Amino acid sequence: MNHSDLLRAADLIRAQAAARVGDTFRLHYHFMPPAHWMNDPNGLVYYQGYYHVFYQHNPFGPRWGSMHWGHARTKDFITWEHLPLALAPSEPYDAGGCFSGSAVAADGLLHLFYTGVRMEGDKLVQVQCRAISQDGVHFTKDPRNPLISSYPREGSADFRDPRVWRHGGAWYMAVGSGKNGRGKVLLYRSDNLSRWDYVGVAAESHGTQGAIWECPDLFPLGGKHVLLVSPVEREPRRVLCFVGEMDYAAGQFRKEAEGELDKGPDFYAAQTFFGSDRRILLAWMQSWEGEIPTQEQNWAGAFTLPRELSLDAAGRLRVAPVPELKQLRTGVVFSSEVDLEGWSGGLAICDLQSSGLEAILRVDMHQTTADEFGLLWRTSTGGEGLAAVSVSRAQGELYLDTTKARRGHRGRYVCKVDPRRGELEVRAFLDRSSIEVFGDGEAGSITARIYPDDPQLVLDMFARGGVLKASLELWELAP
Ligand code: DQQ
Repeated sequence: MNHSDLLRAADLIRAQAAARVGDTFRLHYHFMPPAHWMNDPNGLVYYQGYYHVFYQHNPFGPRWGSMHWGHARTKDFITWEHLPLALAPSEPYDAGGCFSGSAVAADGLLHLFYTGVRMEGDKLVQVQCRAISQDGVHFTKDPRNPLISSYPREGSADFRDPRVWRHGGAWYMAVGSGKNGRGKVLLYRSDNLSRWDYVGVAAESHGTQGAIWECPDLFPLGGKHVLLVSPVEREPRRVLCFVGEMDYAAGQFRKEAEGELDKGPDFYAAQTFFGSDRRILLAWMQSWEGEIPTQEQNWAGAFTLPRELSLDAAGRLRVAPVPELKQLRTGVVFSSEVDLEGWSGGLAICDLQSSGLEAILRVDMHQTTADEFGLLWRTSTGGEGLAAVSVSRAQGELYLDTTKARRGHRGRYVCKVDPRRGELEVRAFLDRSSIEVFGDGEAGSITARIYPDDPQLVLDMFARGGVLKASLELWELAP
């Protein structure tokens, strides 16, 4: 079978499976595959009026395996159109799978760059490849593939996830790798997108930032450059973000500041859109570790909410959900001033089976004296605390606590907020099996999958050690 026959066969299997997907944990307003497994976002590109997304996809089952590229597009991040699969393993150099990569538009064509993998004995050989499309839907693999057939001396057999971009009249490619326990970004340069010259190591771990760096992304932002990498063998496994300068003459990224992009357990392989005038990011909302209850229902994995990145005046990375998401709001569930000391009792009931929820807590930090305050969602039947979102004024920290959840990751996840601000805003987005929390601190988000057996959640509010003065809005988000 040729490449397009393989794609058609896989599409058919996926279509049949979609009919059998259980809806218990299906998400209302997040992107997810019609059926079966997905992981990393790939090839995010703004092309001919659409945001195109591709993703690592196994069209044959709800577990990782046989990596294809799924494909969809949107104009507004609200309505998504699923498209035929874009890439399938079909050639000797990618017989083991089409791993992650990126996309660029050039000369009226859409170019996908991906890692072809194949087994040679017990070794997984990884090479960099391209596929091209005129209509942005059907892709043909480059007959010259692989374009980069082996890794340089500074790298290793872990050599994958090409990220391509344009700068100053040339094309650049960052490839993730690692050697001797240090994750690396290897840099290549090209004039024509097909012949690539190795430049050198653009960035590497200082020893405790992961042994392999996967899914690099490197882009200009607010007068600086930002480098994102997803590290292997680092605990916890979080996307790392570095702010600095890209020295193209030396082929090196000079780090000035570093941090974790999101502090939750279900956020990995983040990538931003090429060709858009805004820097919008998506990540895989799941993780390699832990149980995935949706597999029992024939699917796994989703994208996070799209998030817009910016640098503030002090050069710190800020992350916020894209403003388009306000269009999801269909009705106010609750809106009130809050003057609370102690425990509120059930403030509102939300039914995650029929819609999602956005909570916005705006805290008057001058008048609030409570040491810690927040929101707790519990299931109406068992009364268990499913997820708590809280703030410690003294620590200047925002928490997502899922330690009492019955399924999924259990933990207390922390990011920084600035308690000296006059007003502190915390936003939490709940979907049928996810929660994403945004503070207003540096890279202040926490993402986790949650799996309530009972979709009816009761919301409580609490303030310990003083008074909470705030306002709370709860919005129903349309499926
Ligand atoms: N997932 C892909 C790889 C990448 C990893 C395989 C990151 O290309 O390094 O599905 O999650």
